[in-house]
Amino acid sequence: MSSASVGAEAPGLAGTAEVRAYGQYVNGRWIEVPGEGEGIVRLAPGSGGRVIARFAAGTPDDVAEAVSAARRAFDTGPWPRLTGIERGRVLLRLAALLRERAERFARLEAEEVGKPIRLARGDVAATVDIIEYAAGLAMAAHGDVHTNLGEDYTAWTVREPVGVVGMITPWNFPLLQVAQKLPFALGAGCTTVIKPSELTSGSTLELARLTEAAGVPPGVVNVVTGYGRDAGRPLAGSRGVDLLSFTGSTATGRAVIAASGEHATRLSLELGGKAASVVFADADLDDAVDGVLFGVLFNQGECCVSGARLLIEESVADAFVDRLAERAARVRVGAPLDERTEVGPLISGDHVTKVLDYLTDEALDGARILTGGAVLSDAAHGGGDYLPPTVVDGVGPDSRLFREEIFGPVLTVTRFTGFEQAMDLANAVDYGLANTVWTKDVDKAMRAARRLRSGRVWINTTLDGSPQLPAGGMGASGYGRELGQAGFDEFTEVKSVQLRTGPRTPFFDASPAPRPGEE
Ligand code: TXE
Repeated sequence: MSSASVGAEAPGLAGTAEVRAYGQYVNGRWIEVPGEGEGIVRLAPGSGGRVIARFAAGTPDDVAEAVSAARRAFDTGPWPRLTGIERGRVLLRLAALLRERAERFARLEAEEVGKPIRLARGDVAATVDIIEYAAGLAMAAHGDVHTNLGEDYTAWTVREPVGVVGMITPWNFPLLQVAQKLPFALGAGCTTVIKPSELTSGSTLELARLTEAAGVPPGVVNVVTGYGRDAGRPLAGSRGVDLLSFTGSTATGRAVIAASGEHATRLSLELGGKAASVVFADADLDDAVDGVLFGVLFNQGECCVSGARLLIEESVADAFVDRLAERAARVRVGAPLDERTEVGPLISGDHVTKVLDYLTDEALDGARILTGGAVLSDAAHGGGDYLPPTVVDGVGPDSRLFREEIFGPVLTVTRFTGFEQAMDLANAVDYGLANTVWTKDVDKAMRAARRLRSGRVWINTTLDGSPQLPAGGMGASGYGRELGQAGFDEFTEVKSVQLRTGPRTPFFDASPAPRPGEE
């Protein structure tokens, strides 16, 4: 079995029988590339156990070394001291390098995550857009001047880079998730230590290699791979980290909050979700069938903003759900690198077990599976990782299926009558990341946009987005925003400076103080 070090530009590196072996990227050097039988071994989802990559199993010492490199690069290095134009230019070079290698990144991402190659190409294209947008923000960043504080005062506010940023990312969109953080942090002048998911570290490491080629100085981008407890936990608890930006499950988010408490580290958290797709009877129902399915099946439902709960107006429910289930059964479930695949395998055997646990008779508690519900076992879908689109009807708001993040291609169906009940049901979960509304009534759409408690609302479209639009959560979905101006501002500290001109108005009485006994 051959092995390739990170950055090797061998054609067809991804999607071949080759095993990619990656070390850590610390202070501009590649270290600890694991040999055969060492490190974290990644098996391709849906492949029946084919090894595709080995990642270094980082330790708390690796994290400490990476954090000190980032600290030095921030405190004394050139990066935070460059002009915004200069940093923006480096980001534009990074975007160009990624665009040149788009297909390679897409294949790598499809292979490691199990996502359909068509979607992986979309992720890479979106990443290029985001990096270019962040370059623009870096170039345009500026402070404000206050000139109406009184004649003798001038004051200004500046946005300074927050410092060393720790980033912990999950496995569902490895490239996009780091793209929602890294270019903004770099644009603001921060230095970084990234801990990608142990399942899907490849694209982050290869992006780090591109940052080097784009001109980012050593120590500004560091990547430590490894498990959450050995590499993520120490990063969250590190004294040298000024801001920890985390995307992952709410449970792990709570662990990160606890770890970061030690040094009162600032946090930005994008956690789980349980988005609703609310379909009113007056919607374009053809659009809604396609949109609702897309909303839940995109990336096999392994998506924090996945529209996992269908709320359907009673008067059209039966016909709509029939159509939906029939269409879901025809979705093409297949291998990630097959161009026709619409839904790929789930990320791992452990995750399949977790998703199936929601489909037992006990968990269903009387709800009915209309289509799907069991892993495929035919010759084309080996390895037990393929769960077909699954529609579960008659799910009540107290059910675990309604309230918990399943993170698979599983759609629950709940009926409602009237606008108020629809909104109450949509808001009846702890999460608040996103929701979607399907209606042709503009008044209803606007009222829903106000009523829904989530960081994002889509109307007659779903899982859309643009680099300009901030994303983030409310409630158990976390806090802080990514993307947009707000996403850039996350990586800055606001400082206000106040200057007085002219003589000071004395605070203390100017007349000589009386001596003791003179009063
Ligand atoms: O997430 P984790 P996992 C949800 C989804 C999924 C579940 C578990 O429901 O089934 O999370 O997925 C690192 N201190 N989402 O296990 O554990 C870990 O190594 C610091 C929602 O992947 O949250 C990885 O890099 N870090 C989500 C990252 O945290 C720790 C996307 C995320 O892992 C750590 C993915 C610790 N104690 C899964 N433990 C979304 N909302 O986008 C682990 N990590």
